[in-house]
Amino acid sequence: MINPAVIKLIGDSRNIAILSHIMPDGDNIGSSLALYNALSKIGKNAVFILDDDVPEVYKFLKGSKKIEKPDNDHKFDLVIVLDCGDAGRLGRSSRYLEGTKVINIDHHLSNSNFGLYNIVDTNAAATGEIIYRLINRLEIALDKDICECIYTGIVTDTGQFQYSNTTDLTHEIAADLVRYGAEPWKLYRAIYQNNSKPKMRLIGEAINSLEFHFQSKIASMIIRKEVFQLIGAKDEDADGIINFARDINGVEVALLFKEAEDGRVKIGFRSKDFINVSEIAQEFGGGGHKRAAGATVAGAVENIKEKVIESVIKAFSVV
Ligand SMILES: [Mn+2]
Repeated sequence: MINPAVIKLIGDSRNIAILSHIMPDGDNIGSSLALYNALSKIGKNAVFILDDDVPEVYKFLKGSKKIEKPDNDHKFDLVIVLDCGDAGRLGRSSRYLEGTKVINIDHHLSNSNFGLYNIVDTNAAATGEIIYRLINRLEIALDKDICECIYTGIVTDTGQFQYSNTTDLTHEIAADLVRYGAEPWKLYRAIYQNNSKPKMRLIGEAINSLEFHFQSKIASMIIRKEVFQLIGAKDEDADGIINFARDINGVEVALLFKEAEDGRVKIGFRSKDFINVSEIAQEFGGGGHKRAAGATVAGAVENIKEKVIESVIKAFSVV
């Protein structure tokens, strides 16, 4: 699965940039920090560059304070992009792709294979799983810090091991991470028992906005810009809220429409059993996985919502 040329290229490189997508989540932060910690450990001059703020909840991970913003013109021997379906999701970090070798490591179905080497394993539950294999192939010893980062990526991208992407291998890798120092209870405590008050208010507002469509097989929620301001919530506080719509009896597709500061609308897509929401998200310029995807669209939220629901209903008719 991992091309030997990739192992050689990493071995031969000294200045290595690790890049990942904006609107960060547990998997891209966790897998990037795992690789950053591992490469630093073997003496590489590694830097994790991210064009976004690290969500509060992941700041306990080792290396999170060393993350840099894409503010300088450094040249790197090698750029490794993690958990990122296309270069457009890198924000300003995409500037570092020019004129250097790029390794693209990801598990998104919609990945555009933009690297010189592309390690895209859509069967991997998380990019963290691929990074676990890569670190082993590089013969870098797992330690507590690395294991905590990878475990965080896996636990968040699998919805705490509940989604269909969870395999026997996922559990085997998790077992190994525990063996080498990750303490699940501490990680769950840090990630899931740490909600901010504004986040809880935001959940209330989102649930209040719930609407059902197409014989209640589709559930949608809207969070308006003013609500964020009123509550004092940050963008990251909306993470996971869409699951409340998905987890309703009879609902196959959940949609969350979030008005962003820049006037655009961020659409979250989730499905439960059979609708491929990655395909629907791609119609709107986004992408993702079969059961979880996203897109960002310009326009009025009411119009966008109507079009998206139309597309989802169409998807029901072809399955
Ligand atoms: Mn991921």
